Amino acid sequence: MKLHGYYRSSTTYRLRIALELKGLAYTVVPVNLLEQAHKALDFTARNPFGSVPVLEVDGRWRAQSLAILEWLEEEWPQPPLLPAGGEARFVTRELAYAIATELHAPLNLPVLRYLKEPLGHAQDEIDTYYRHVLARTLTPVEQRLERLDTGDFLHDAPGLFEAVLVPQLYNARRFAYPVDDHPRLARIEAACLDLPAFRRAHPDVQPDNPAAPSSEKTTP
Ligand SMILES: N[C@@H](CCC(=O)N[C@@H](CS)C(=O)NCC(=O)O)C(=O)O
Repeated sequence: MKLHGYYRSSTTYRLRIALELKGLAYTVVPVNLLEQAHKALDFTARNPFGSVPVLEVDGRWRAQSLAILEWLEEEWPQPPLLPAGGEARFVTRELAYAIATELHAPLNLPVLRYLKEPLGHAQDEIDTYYRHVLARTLTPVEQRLERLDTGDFLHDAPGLFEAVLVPQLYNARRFAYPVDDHPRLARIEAACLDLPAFRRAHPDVQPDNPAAPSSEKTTP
């Protein structure tokens, strides 16, 4: 398997977590978003969405991280990303999709760039927008976790929800969002970041991260 992606892309990070949790071997193929490598003709010819991640398996390119996560679960059911039981599976999807659909899209790089240019918003206004959007969804997710009385994970082991949550909180922290105001979310994040699978998936250790120990420092 080849994972075409960018170290700081939260959707790529989701897939790294899932692949690591399932113990599937993959090679990282860096796509430098800052250099617009995802808009190059040889990339868009194979992925018309012009975004990362892409999971390449046996020459077939698959895009759209949520669809890929569900596909991985169907093809490699063990260990599972979804818990047993209809209600628990529903809750996992409910909360994972809330984060993936309500947070990722309005906070994606092209949206933030557009707010700056041509709309002309100052960086502090964009940061305020960013934190506002996060609070609007993380607050009800936290309330759901309170009612479910969660511990280290949504269910017994990390899976789809944690694979979506942890990258979004990584981005939230980059924008100085007070994640710790949501203690249940912060607890799940801390428990995940302690696990080897999540440590291997972390942006800090990816080969295309210019600050990573093993990086060839090819990115700006
Ligand atoms: N719905 C897509 C979104 C993919 C996406 O927007 N990826 C971002 C990185 S996290 C990207 O490629 N952004 C660059 C751009 O859209 O120009 C998915 O879940 O895979």
